Amino acid sequence: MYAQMVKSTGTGLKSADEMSAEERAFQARIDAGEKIEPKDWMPEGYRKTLIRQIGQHAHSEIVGQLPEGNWITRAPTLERKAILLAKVQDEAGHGLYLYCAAETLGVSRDEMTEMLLDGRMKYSSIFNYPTLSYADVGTIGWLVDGAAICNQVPLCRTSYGPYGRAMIRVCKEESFHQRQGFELLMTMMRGTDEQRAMVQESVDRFWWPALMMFGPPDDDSPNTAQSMAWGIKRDTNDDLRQKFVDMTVPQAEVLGVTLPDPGLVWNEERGHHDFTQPDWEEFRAVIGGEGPCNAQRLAHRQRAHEQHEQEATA
Ligand code: BYC
Repeated sequence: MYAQMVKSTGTGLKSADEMSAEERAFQARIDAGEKIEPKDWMPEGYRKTLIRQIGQHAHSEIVGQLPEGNWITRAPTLERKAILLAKVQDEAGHGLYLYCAAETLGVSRDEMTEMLLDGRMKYSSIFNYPTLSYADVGTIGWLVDGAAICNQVPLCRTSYGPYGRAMIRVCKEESFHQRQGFELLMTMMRGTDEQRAMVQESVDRFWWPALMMFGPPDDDSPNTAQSMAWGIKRDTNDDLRQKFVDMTVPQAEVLGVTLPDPGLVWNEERGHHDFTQPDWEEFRAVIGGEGPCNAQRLAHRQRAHEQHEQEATA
């Protein structure tokens, strides 16, 4: 039901024999590590895949302001309020760079917004979960921005020039966001028993949705093979999820929180942590519109859009 207009791949890779001469030449440029620029020839599927991914990414940055924005008026100190305001403003900026990158592919920001509002485009599943305590601001910085960094640093090397260049600045800012989240949680962990309990409760709620951010398992990911062949994605969903788990475990130890997975153990042979998969049924429900905050997030986005339209015509 989603993203029909921007449906791109998922139909299997073409062999060199099945490609047109133009497609073969394009693939050769990708394989040689060349960047593709807006005026270059590109297969329609490549263009659509980028519009789908960059558009979804831009929408995620914009909608992603809402869970944390919920706490701006209730930040515990002036300093925390200033930090949170700056972070949320950064997310708005990321959305704008990404809409600009997508616009170079011949789709306008207005069209992408329409597609978000009528359900043809998505935003990240993670933003359909509520922020119930101030500790969630720290946990989003630590785990959600941490997952975003794992996913987005390789995208600085994506084959489409405008997307890769936008990602360089986004990643620098996301690194700052991740550190501020960790610092906030560390401050709370050095506080009272009640504050430590708030942090643990928050981490318990966000751990599984953070793992889902990387997308479905590779065997169940219709877009990965083609996106990797085109150099749009540089790593598979499962590889990035594993990287995130391996990166996060030592940080959790420093913080003194427990990650809520009894199956999380170091596997000497693999040189990685084993871990339990999140509930993929829940993931499908959330991206299908059934998450705890889907309706609220889209209603908010719709209101902001209508308000903007009214102001523009006033
Ligand atoms: N949520 O074939 P797959 C941030 C969809 S914002 C929702 O693996 P693909 C931040 C997928 O779209 C971070 N949908 O797809 C902001 C596809 O459906 P369609 C946002 C998901 O594209 C504010 C279907 O499932 N980051 O950090 O190859 C505050 C099958 O999946 C999700 C990005 O957008 C999901 N989690 O790989 C704080 C990164 N996962 O479209 C922080 C850029 C999958 O065919 N995007 N789906 O109908 C990507 O790297 C890739 O698009 C994904 C998915 C890895 C997410």
